[in-house]
Amino acid sequence: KVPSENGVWERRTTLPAPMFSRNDFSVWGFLKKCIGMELSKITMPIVFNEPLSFLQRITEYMEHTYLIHKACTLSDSIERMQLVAAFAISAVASQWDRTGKPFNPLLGETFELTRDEEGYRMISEQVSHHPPISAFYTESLNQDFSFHGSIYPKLKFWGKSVEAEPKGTMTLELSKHREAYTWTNPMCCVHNVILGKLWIEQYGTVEIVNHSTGDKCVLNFKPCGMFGKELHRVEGHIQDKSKKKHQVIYGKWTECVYSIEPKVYEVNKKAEKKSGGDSKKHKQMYNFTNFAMTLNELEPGMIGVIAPTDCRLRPDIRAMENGDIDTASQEKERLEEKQRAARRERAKDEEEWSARWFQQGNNRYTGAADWIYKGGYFDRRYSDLPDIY
Ligand code: CLR
Repeated sequence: KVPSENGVWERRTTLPAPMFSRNDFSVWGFLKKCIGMELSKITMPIVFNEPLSFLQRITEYMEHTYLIHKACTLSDSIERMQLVAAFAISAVASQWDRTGKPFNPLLGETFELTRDEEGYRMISEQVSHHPPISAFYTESLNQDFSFHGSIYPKLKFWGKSVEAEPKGTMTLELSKHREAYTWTNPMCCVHNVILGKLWIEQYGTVEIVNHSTGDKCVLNFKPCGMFGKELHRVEGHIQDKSKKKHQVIYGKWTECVYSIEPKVYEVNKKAEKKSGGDSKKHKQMYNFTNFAMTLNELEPGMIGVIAPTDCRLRPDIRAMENGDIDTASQEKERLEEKQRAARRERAKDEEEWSARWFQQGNNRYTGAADWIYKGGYFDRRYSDLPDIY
């Protein structure tokens, strides 16, 4: 946060340095040697990174938390579902044009985001390295909701594109309404890794289930299609437990979505709205949203409060965001080597790694494999944390 003229401190709205030009590098130049390999095992040149850890990138699910707060205030369950659907769609909206690769979190790395103004706090941890699994837990400060889950991104390299399947269940609990909603995120595909401009597509069916009422919201993220007509389009509906359709939902995950009654939808099919273009600033800042821009900021008073494993303390990401790509690249190598050395030490002592803030379990509502928050992070007793930087 930067003190402004009247002495009040505000969160930053830009990064310290603009991004590096990727024009002199071709992704394909590196990837052609790697066909058939698992993407997590490939060391990509750092110019293809963005200065955030994957833990910070998934924290962007929280950018539109006001939608959950709004949902808590509504007495009608179909209306609540509309807001939850808007939250689930908006949670992946910041992916638009974000073709930079976040840093792989080190095992044991954490990220805390406390946002008093938005009324929530979140903690995430890298709980497994191979396969990479990130677990997160968010609670509202007024105990209205909790939002938690684990993400196990399965990446496939198809030659022309990289496909990411964000395996893992999202669970949202609204305490006042005694409700739990679960869903999984759509697939994500990065196109043109061989030639041309990288761009991101999200597609697949997302089913949000309200486990208390049996209401369901079925959303179809459409693949772009032959002529790009369906690009970024989302369509779906909300039904109750007797399968009666209550609302039609349509729009684009990059722009806006509408929810209207099925009758009305039939009459004025697909009113389309176009919204403004990209600003130059965002282009130069890895296409970060304003929210993303604030995630790696070391706010005054944070040092000594956030855990020593917090992403903000990673020297490689810090160097990259400051525009020092050589240091970033050296530090990244050092950290990865340190992680490998720690792993060898554990193997020698036949010691198993165990996550600090989460434990393996099953989702209460769906039974799917999940990572459950053990609690206690915000007591801030960090004594037995690993030294990963
Ligand atoms: C998309 C939203 C999902 C969770 C998720 C999982 C994997 C992420 C993906 C998101 C966004 C795109 C992503 C991907 C892993 C690798 C890929 C960051 C956050 C990047 C863009 C790949 C870059 C590699 C090219 C330079 C070749 O809910």
